[in-house]
Amino acid sequence: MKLNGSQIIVECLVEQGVDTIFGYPGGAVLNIYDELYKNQDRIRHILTSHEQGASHAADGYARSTGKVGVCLATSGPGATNLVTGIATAYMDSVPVVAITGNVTNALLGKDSFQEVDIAGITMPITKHNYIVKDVNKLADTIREAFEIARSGRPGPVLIDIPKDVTAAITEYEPKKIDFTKAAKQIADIEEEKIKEVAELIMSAKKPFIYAGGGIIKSDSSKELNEFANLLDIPTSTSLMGIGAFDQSNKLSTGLIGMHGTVASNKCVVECDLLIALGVRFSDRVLSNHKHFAENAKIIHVDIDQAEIDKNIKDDVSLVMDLKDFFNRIKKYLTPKKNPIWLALVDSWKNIFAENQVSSSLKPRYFMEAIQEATKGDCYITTEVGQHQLWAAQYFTYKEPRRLITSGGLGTMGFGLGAAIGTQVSHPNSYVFNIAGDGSFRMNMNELLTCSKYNLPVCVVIANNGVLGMVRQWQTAFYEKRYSQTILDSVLNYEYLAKAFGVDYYEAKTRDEYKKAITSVVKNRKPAIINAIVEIDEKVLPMVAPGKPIDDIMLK
Ligand SMILES: Cc1ncc(C[n+]2csc(CCOP(=O)(O)OP(=O)(O)O)c2C)c(N)n1
Repeated sequence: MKLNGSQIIVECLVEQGVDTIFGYPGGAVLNIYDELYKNQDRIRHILTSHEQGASHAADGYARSTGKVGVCLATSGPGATNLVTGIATAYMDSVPVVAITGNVTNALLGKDSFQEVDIAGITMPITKHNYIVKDVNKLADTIREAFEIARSGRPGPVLIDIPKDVTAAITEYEPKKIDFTKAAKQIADIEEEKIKEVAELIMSAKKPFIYAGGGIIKSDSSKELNEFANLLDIPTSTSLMGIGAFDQSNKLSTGLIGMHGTVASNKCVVECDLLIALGVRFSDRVLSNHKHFAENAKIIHVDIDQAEIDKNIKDDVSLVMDLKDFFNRIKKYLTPKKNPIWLALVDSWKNIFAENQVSSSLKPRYFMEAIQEATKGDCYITTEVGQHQLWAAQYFTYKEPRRLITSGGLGTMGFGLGAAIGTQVSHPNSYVFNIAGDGSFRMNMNELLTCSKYNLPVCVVIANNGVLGMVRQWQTAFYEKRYSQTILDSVLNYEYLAKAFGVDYYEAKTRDEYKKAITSVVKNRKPAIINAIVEIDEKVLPMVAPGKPIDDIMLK
């Protein structure tokens, strides 16, 4: 059948199972928007306040569902506004397809109005990108882009489409997409190698698991839990891996790294075998790579060859899909108990660092109250700063894809867009975006998106009046010279909530906070809770950058 470029784009999105896209219109994408108008019953378009919000929403959609998230923007500033979102998705291996319009083929390269080389700009922050100059190549390019985004180690792909291509007509043939194909890239690993790894694991006296986002990406969280339970292995996760292992399991040691638990970081030093699964040994975990797991053999399993020996040298590595790994190693494993090792690990769990500044409303309570009011059945997104780590530390995550946070790029302004993407893909759920007052003002314009679509999203602002995380470093390492980190602004959150059409709550005490949370959960409306926190609350424990991982600051 003969279709124009815009019709092909819509058909290809439907082929890929896309039900929702996030975007913002403009001149170069007028044809596409016209087609979306005619196809509202097939694809839902969420209009954000800013293209950055759309890119984070596509990311949140992808992280919380495991499907590819899609965002759409016009040429020039529309496209450049997506850049932070694309880089955020790239650093955390999130499958996103970003579609941008560009000026017509005839105007390309002439500094035309709203022309920008977005393919050039996003080259280092995409898994792949395209400029589609010929309508005959459009359908296959879109199909390939989705395949690349979701296969292997997932990541963002950008498709830039000149305006004339969106109007040009060609023959289009529908295609049925086999979604299982991408996941089924079976690695060519010899059985002997799997057996060798199994023997190493079975013979370890003090094994320890460090699990990362790769477990969630490969949907092998169930297998990880079975593996650790069978062999009685204490298990930590990176920030990106939170939820990969049930934190209510007694084998869970929680977060590892700079703000990891004492137990996780002590395990790294004391274990004789570190089993690293779907991780990249980020500097936020390693701190000092020379002193990381010095006494242990390291097994590293990851889908991406580029991660092997990049940040740390392993003893044995397997480049393969994690689900495939668990399925293949299973037959060489027998149940095991490690009572002496686990007793030691448990003793470290009791070394407990409570935030030391007295306040009636503690960060710990932010999360505990949400857990209680929702019985854990909600989604948490975060901005970046102290509140992000409190959200990671003080909620018991039992399953994957419940915490949506920017780990690699650490993008302030990520959380509200991500909350929108998460909420629309889980319409029956409530989403809490845990924010700092600094991060909140970066992209608070997206509150308007929440009220426009009446999304049950609540922004909990941990309002300490400062850029808390930076201030914490200034306190610890810069003799309290608080350069540009005090926010002391006149912002009136109540008026702001009113202007954006969302509910407003203020909480200075635990009681007020609890009431606010109970009420937002009951009302299921977009809301802000302005929760006042002590200015010098800290994120603890902390390992100072470059220090050995067991050199832990507790106050
Ligand atoms: C876009 C962006 N700009 C700057 C930073 C650097 N940064 C990291 S944490 C932080 C402070 C965050 O302050 P706030 O949102 O108030 O959260 P708090 O730490 O107080 O909880 C800053 C400025 C960043 N991560 N992202």
